[in-house]
Amino acid sequence: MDPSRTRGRRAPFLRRTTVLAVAALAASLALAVPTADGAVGRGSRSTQEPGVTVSLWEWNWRSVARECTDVLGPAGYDGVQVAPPQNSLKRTALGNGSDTVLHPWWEVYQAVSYDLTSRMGTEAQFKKMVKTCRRAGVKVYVDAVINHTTGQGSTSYGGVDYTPYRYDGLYGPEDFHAPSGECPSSDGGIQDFNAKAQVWNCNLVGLEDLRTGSDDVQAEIAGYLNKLIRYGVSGFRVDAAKHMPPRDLDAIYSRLNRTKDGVKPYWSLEVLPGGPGVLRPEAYLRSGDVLGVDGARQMQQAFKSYTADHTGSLSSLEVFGAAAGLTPSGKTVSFVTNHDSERNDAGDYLNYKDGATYVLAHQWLLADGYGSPQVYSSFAWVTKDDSPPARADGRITDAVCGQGWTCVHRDRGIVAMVGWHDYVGAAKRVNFWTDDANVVAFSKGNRGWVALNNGTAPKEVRVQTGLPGGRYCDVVSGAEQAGGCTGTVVTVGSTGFATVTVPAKGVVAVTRASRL
Ligand code: LM2
Ligand code: CA
Repeated sequence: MDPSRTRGRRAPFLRRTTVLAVAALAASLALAVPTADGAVGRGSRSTQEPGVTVSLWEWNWRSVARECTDVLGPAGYDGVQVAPPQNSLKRTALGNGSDTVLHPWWEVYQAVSYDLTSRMGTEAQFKKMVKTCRRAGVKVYVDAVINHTTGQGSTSYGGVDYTPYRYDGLYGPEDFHAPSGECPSSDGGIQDFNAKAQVWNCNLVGLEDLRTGSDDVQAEIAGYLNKLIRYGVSGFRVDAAKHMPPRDLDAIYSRLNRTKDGVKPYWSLEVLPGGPGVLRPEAYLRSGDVLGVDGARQMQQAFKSYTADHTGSLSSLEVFGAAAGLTPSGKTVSFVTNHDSERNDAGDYLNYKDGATYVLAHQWLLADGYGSPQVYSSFAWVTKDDSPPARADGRITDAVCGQGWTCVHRDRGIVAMVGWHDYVGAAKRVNFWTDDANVVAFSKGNRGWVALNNGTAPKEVRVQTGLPGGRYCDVVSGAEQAGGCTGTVVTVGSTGFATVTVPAKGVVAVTRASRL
């Protein structure tokens, strides 16, 4: 099936259309659209559904723009998330012995000003990228570093110099939580991750902690985010959201304008699991959606730690999502990994080094449909601090697939499942079947059927597909061409059953529309 065939069908979400229509109506009647609709932040469903996105983390703006036009739009990705675009720390010298990377990836998480000159490009390039992506039908989401500024250095990519707690024309000491004042730890850092006053007001890994409760700071942050919205950005991944109280996040959100689509921006909060109730992701659900970190961990267990009692096998994902203790599907950005978890020392998450298993996990997430799935695609690394491919001065070079950039989002099998996910929409998962080990199969309502095999040998299954009898073209192995199919043909009998061989580490997926 040509992925372009699924485009235009991607509006099973009546609500989004309704919101747009209402916004358009309000605009046409020249009503003042309130920018501060209530103190409480809104989750995505009442504002904007991100659909399937890809995180092209630390891709430079020129490359993101090109990718939107050439790949993401045609493949049916609804959005792209990009790395923090604000001006950041630029290191000038190595530290002690173990410090061997002059421009580690994490420079961009140290905000110096809200100008948009960064390792990824200039403000003009950023603007152009957003415009290009929107024109390709791909919305842009920005990683927003708003909890803190820097914790080291004095020079930046934007050319602005700074000293501790002084950022000319932006912030001075009064704009930060006073170490040993509002921050009740002895050294100004977070010593106890279970103590909310420390988690919210102290310096996370030495990063100067903004007084996000203050009117001035909120105005600066909202000014930054509103600039991005003006450029066409659709929403934000809020970095270190756990380190800000929900009321501060709500106050900032209430100052945000509507996007070019006439809705409030999508707002997904990075709130790592763990800690007491007030610090858990669940405590932030009233303020926005959250990142599905626990789900990523469960996927790693299911895909990688095959155990004899099958608790760590693909079959264990029969119970996933809210039933498995995760945050509600409609409030979660789901993913296999992200830039932090892929570097996890304990190996608790999959990453690109897992090869076919990594690809398969993405396909499973797209098939299951939990949350708003986000594919993660970035650069290959050896040591944790490695810079993305860059010039000596730290500026990131154009992404070339296979030359330092993994480009997993281009994988044929993943792209096919982006289309499949789009086509089956919100239909319920039914007809779940498993061999109780590493093969699962299920239908999504009567829209589509899929089987996944995490084993190392092909497996023949005989299962109920929930589809009318007929011959269907597998969208993963082949495309439908002039009534024929270049890949596997799935023959469904009159009772809905089919006998199918699922390749090792592979997927077979069909939809009503792929019927020959
Ligand atoms: C995040 N989410 O809450 C990001 O996803 C994560 O990648 C960021 O940490 C963190 N919060 C702050 O935005 C990364 C990286 C850290 C790095 C910081 C700041 O994982 O290692 O800290 O960015 O660049 C680095 C040094 C650290 C040092 C700190 C301040 O690794 O040793 O702390 O800078 O100078 C003394
Ligand atoms: Ca804070």
